[in-house]
Amino acid sequence: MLIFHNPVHNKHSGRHEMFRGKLVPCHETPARLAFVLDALRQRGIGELRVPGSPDMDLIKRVHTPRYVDFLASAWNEWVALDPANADIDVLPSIWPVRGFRHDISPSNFAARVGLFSFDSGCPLTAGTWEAATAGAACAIDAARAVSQGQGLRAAMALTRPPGHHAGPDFFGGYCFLNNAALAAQALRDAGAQRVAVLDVDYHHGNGTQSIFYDRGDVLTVSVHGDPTTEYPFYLGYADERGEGAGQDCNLNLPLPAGSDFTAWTAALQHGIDAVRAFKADALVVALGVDTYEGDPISKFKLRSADYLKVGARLARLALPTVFTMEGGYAVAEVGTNVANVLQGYAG
Ligand code: SP5
Ligand code: ZN
Repeated sequence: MLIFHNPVHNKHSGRHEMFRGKLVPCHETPARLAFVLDALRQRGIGELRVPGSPDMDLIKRVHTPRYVDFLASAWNEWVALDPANADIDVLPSIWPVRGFRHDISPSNFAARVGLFSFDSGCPLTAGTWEAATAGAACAIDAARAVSQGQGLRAAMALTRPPGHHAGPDFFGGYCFLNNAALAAQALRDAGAQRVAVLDVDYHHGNGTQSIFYDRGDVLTVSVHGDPTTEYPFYLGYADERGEGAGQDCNLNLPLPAGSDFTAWTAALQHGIDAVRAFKADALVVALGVDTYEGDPISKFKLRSADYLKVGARLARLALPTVFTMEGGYAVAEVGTNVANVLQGYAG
């Protein structure tokens, strides 16, 4: 398996996220990826590769050009407001909810941050753009690698920041560019007629759902904590089935907080069955391991050994597969759990 790892991921390193009125240290840290790389190296899993340059044209088809342009210039605009901002992360503070206009882009910087974001837990930093675009390149290169066939069934985009909460024109949930969606689009462009994205992160993959909601060529499936109680709260319910050409091409499988591996596996298998029924030619697995019992912000009960079985179950689909790295915040165990999925997949 080729592992495209982001060599500049650590340029994205947020200081704080807002939680209950206080700034608390970020859960989504560079150490997470270091642990995964260590675990893969120790076990000899995969061949490590660095990505080429990001395909900006593809990124601007998955995300809106004005959002991508905003991300590219945001840090420089922030520091231009006040040189002292160089030591402070950007956090959103105002959003246009129902009844406000979304068609205009105010010149005020904070107003534009709110236009392009959905929560205050996702700091944008000096290196966010560089890290996120290199991560996008990992996802695109991984998709192109599995598309070239030659027996290569799977590749991974081992990157951070993660991507599955990022929508067509917004960041949030630690995500800026939607790596899973970019991989899915790259698979389509490389000739796959039908692509499925199976999201196993603890949190609903709202960004990926939104990007493909009206498309019939990409099935989006997400197994996640019930949004009635779990982030991102405002999307991820079972009655969201897609619209227009995408009718019945979105499947949400919410489970109550506290669910164990037995309940979770039943939902995963339901999702896998949907991928098979869709007759997907290629698969993207949005791989979050925040389903782990020791995760500090999530409430499922998977154990490390369970991830071997997850990998094995995914492999039974026998599809060209791209894994993208999403959540997982029990930092020291993230490496073990991701390596277990890949080891289980390899069989
Ligand atoms: C990619 C991904 O997994 N994103 C998850 C984003 C979750 N953001 C909200 C987390 C709020 C948890 N805060 C708990 C702080 C306790 N110290
Ligand atoms: Zn998550």
